[in-house]
Formats: sequence, structure tokens, C-alpha cells
Amino acid sequence: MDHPASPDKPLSIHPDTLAIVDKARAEGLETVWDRAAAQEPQCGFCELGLSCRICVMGPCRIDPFGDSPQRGICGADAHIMVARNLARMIAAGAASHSDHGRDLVETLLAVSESRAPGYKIADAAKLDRLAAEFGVAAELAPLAKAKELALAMMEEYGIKKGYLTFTRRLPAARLEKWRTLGIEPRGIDWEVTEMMHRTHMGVDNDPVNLLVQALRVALSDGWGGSMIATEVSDILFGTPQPVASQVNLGVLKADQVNIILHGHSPLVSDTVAQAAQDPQLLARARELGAAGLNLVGLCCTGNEVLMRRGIPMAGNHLVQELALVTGAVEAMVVDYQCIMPSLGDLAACYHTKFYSTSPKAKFPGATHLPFSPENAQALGRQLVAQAVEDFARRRPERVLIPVTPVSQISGFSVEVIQTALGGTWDPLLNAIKAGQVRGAVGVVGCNNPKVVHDYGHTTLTRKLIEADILILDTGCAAVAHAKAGFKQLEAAALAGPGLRAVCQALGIPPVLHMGSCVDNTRIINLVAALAQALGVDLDQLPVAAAAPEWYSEKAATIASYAVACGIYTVLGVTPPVLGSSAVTDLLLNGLQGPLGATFAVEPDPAKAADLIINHVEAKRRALGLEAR
Ligand code: MSK
Repeated sequence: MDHPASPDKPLSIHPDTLAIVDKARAEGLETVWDRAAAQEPQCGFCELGLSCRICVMGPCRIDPFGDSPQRGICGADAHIMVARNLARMIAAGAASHSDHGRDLVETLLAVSESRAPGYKIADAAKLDRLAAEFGVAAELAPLAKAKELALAMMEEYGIKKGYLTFTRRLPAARLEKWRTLGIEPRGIDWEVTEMMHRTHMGVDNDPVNLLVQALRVALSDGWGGSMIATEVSDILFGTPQPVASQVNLGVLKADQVNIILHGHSPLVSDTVAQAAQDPQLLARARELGAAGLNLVGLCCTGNEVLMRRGIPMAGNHLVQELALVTGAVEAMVVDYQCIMPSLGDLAACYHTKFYSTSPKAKFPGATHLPFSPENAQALGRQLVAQAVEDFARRRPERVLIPVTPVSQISGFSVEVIQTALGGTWDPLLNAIKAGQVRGAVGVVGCNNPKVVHDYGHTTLTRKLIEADILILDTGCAAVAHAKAGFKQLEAAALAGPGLRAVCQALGIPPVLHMGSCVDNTRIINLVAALAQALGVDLDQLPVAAAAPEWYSEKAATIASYAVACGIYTVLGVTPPVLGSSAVTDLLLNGLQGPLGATFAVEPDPAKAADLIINHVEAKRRALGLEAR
């Protein structure tokens, strides 16, 4: 474990988190940190990737030090075992994002067939652009165009195409590298299925061959499933624009009906947001003594509704249980991914109702109300109406909202950034060439109880902006940064003199929120656009990525597609690969030649910042730019 849990160590850098952990303990309630401590010591074989449950001749494990057999029962050595485990992790992450994207495409199809009353084409210009990209006839009426686009995107999941359409946004040099290595992604489902096949016992037993396919799977997520999720969400709900909002548990209101939107999809959350504007429901809330209806977000569903609607953010991954422990929540509505199965038990300790809404994701203790494009509008209203009635059941003496909210600016889509720059990338490229902005770094990913909550994100980012590096963020990292105040205009004062001047001139904070986990595709689109504008490949740019507190399989996939795109990526939590010197060496060194980028692992975020600053300056030097 990188950061052993300890009762003496602060769990979080945030006062809201610490105050509610104290409340949970006083009330005898268990949280993620208690369970992490109870798991100590964690399995050393698993930490090294040296345990295997792929077949039932096992489970097997390999002792890296002892005299015991150094192979699993099937004969797999440490390198095969570690590579298979990592490959399956990456396939699971790609499947998760891409299946999320599929739900958006199915809803777009339903809208085009007038079967989805809660939804509409919110960004017709984006529909036009994507339709052109996918070869859909420009003269079609909007709904017909949406239908053809949805059908074309469904083909991206299958095996009819030889490549994914969005990859054509990349410089030719990058595509050529992928072709040479054999990782140009084909159909999204094709890549995931092939990875699962190859990791079945007795199929692919070459660690390098396995991991090459894992990169291809990751790319099918980045330039396939995740990108589809982002782009179709923009069509249906609008491309984000800068929006002022707030963050931390203080966004819950003691005198209002509080509804939390948690998970990753914007589909149900948007219809809940629509229903929350219903004057009848608001009147009923007032009748029951509430001052209003208050929607707040958590994790990436929260990021989706924050980016487009300015709905405030209650917290990130490790705060999800604590939000219920405030005692102020009438309803927590979840879809899928990153939702702790413990939430039902916690909700039952209060008056809170816990609703699962995806047919794919049921939870203990949840009331299951499955979503479909056809029922979503009615479902949104049902959820809000029930939450309003449940306000009367709240026990005010159990409510603790320990802080006041922090303000933040969100909503930085690629389109917004380009418009702010006057429709061309030149001002940003000129600032980079002049050295005012040294480079740009995507700081993304989760929380993990192995790391002091949000310490990794904020320590790394503070040091990078001080070094005049612009930060692009998504996911739970984005919440950490907002809570630290990095997304206020005044945060420009925390930046080095060059970045500060650019932020002040453009009226932007030094940390730009680009959305949810699938919206990491906004970051790679931006990097690809900068590379195209400069006439170079992505690995030549002074850019990097970091996931200081990652936990999820999806984060492993994101990191893998970042590296495959040529973006140096620093992880703050060690992936389970150290049991194989061959796999570890491939990840840390072996990809530099074919892809121009590597992974690095550095648990200390201050040292991770130094690695990234050195990398950015080395890339500047190689481009012939002034370097420190
Ligand atoms: S929600 S994947 S904990 S960023 Fe996207 Fe946060 Fe990681 Fe889930």
C-alpha cells in the first residue's frame, strides 16, 4: 500500500470531510476508511498482480521471493499472470465507459424517433458537425440526421469498420505509430471482446502481445466509447459553457429538499433537473415547510450537471457516504459506476431514500426504478415528487452541514476554450512559445483511501500552476481542485507570473474544468488540435497527464489511452504490476520508442510535480522553445 491507513493520520485535507467522518463515528456508522483499515494487511500477492482467479484450477498465486512453485497451475509465470490481470483491468474500464456511451447513443436514436419525451436536440450545431464527420447527408432534417448519426455511431461498436471515425482527428504521424505497433482501434466491442478472449486460460501467453492489445482496447475507449459519450451528451444536453457554481458539503441546504445526483450518466439526472423546476412540486415543497428544491451532484453525474446546468457539487468519490451522514438528504439518485454498495445501509440510518435507476446497476437497500429513454421524463418527476414528500420525515436534530460552500467556475469545453481564444489556437500556442504558459497537464481521476483525501490532487496542481503550467481537470480531481479554490478567478494569484498574466487577460482560472471521466476525451481532443495546429505529433508537445489518487479500472484505461496518444502519464497509486519485471519495464520504459511516452509512478505528489515540470521543460527544449 502506498499510503498505509493510520488512525493518527488525517483522512482528508477538507474540513467538511473531517467533520462528517467525526459525525459518522459518533453515530457508530462505518465508512470507507473504516473498511480500508479493517482490510489491513492487504494481500501482497494481489498488490503485485501475482494472484489469478481466471480459471477454477486456481486460485493461484506466485511467491516472488520463496521456493514455492513460481507458476500457476496452468503453467503461467509471473509475467503472464501480471499482464493478463492488467489487460482485464483495462478491458473492464473500456467496457464501462463505452457502455455508458452506448446508452447515450440509444437515447439519441430514441429522440430521433420521437420516443423520448424528456430529451431534445440541445446543440444542433454540434449535431451538424458530428453528422458531417460521420458522413451523414447535410441536407437531412435534424431528427433524420440524428437518427443516421446514432446508427453510424452504433456501427463504431461493431466489427464492420476497420477504424474508429474519431481517430481521424489525430495527426497522421500518430496513426502511423499505432499502425506500426498494431494498435489502431477497430470496433469498440470488438477490442474488449478480443481482450477477454486473449486473457482466457490458454490463449495469449505473451505478456507484450497481451499489453499491446490492452493499449488497443484503451484507445477504443478514448477515441470510441468515451468520446461518443461526451459528444452525444453535448448534442442532447448542450455543449458546456462557463458557469458559476459552488462546491463542498455546504451546498446541501438545511431548509430545502435536498436531492443528490450520483454516478456517471447525465440521462436521469437531467430529467430530475427538469422536474425540479416544476412549480407544482416547488409549491408542494413549500407546503411541507421547505424553502425550495435543491439539487446537488456527486462524482461524475455531478460533473455532467455542473458543467451544463451549474448544479453545485457536494463532493467526490470518498464523500459519497458522508453526504448521507449529513442527515440532510431526502433522496440519493444513482445510475452507475463508482457508487459504493454501502450507501443503502447508510441511507437506512436516516430518512433518506436511495434510488437506483439503471437497469444495469442494482444496489442493496435501493429502491429500483429502472430508466428508459421512454420513461425518463416521468421518472424524473416521480423521484422529485417523492423526495418532496420525504422532507417531512427529516429529523432536524440529526442534520449537520458543517461548512459554507466554495465558489467555482466550470464548463470549459474545447469549443469554449477555442472561442475564448478568438476562434484559433494561436494565442495559446503563442503563450506556450513565449514561455508564459510552459505547457498543459491533465490532472484527473479518483480518490483512493490509500491516499489522504484530495492531498495528491491539490499538492500536485498547486505546484504545477506555480510553475506556469495550465491545468485541465475532470472527474474527482476536479472536485478536489474546486474545493481548494483553484477554480476561482482569484486563483490566478496562485500561479506563476506567466500563467497568472494569461489567466487575468482571458478572465479564466488557472485550472479549467473540462467535465466528467468520459470527458477526458475533451482533453485529448484539445491536445490533438494543438498538435495539428503546430504541425507536430502529440508526444512532441509540452503536455502530460496525472492521476494522483486513482482507484478504478476506468482510470487504468484512461491512463493507457493517454500514453498511447503520446502523453506522459504519472500515477500516484502503484498499479498491481510489480510482480513482473517485464511488465513493469514495458510500462516505465518500453513504450517510449514506439509511442513517445511512458507511465511513471510517484506516490509523493510534490515529487510527481517535479517529474512533470522536468518533462514539460524537456519537451520545450526539443521543440526549440526557451526552457528553464
Ligand atoms: S467518478 S472513476 S472515482 S474520477 Fe468519474 Fe471519480 Fe474516478 Fe469514479
